[in-house]
Amino acid sequence: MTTHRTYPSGFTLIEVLVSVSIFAIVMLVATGAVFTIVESNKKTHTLKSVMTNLNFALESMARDMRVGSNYRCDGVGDCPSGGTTFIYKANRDVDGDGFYNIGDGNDQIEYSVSGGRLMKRVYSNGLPAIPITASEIQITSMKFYLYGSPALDNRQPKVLITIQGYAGTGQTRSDFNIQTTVSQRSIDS
Ligand SMILES: [Ca+2]
Ligand SMILES: [Ca+2]
Repeated sequence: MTTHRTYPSGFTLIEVLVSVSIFAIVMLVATGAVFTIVESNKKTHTLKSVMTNLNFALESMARDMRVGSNYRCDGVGDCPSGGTTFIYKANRDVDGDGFYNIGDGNDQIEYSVSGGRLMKRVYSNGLPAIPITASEIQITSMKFYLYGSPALDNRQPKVLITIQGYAGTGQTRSDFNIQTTVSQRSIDS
């Protein structure tokens, strides 16, 4: 003899609706979180490559300055209170005319900031200054503090460079404050 017992089976419409709603909400939140992570990852990546660009520009500037000579700040000599342009004589034919003479006014390089970008200008190839940092980087201040540039002052020319600025906007904005010191390698006095 068999007995039929009744078990509650299946789901009521309300249960199904509630489950589906909860599932939908959870999925929505999870998807949103994934998108946020992907987006911020993308921004972090962009910021990283931008900062790599800045570091590369500063590194190459410092490396070339070090082997140069005749350092001048704002067109004159020392500027202990900070100048905005820096000129030096490169150690080779940088203007591409096939000549190099340590004593003439050619083959000089000038660095300054314009429109938030680090600009490099080569004398005297007649070409305008070119930006060497990415447009995503905004340099708000760049100062050169030069000491020891006069001959026979028993000090090697030495320049402290300070750079402030930022990259990115809003929540991804990242500020930087960089300092670097360059000493002229060849003995001046
Ligand atoms: Ca030259
Ligand atoms: Ca000196």
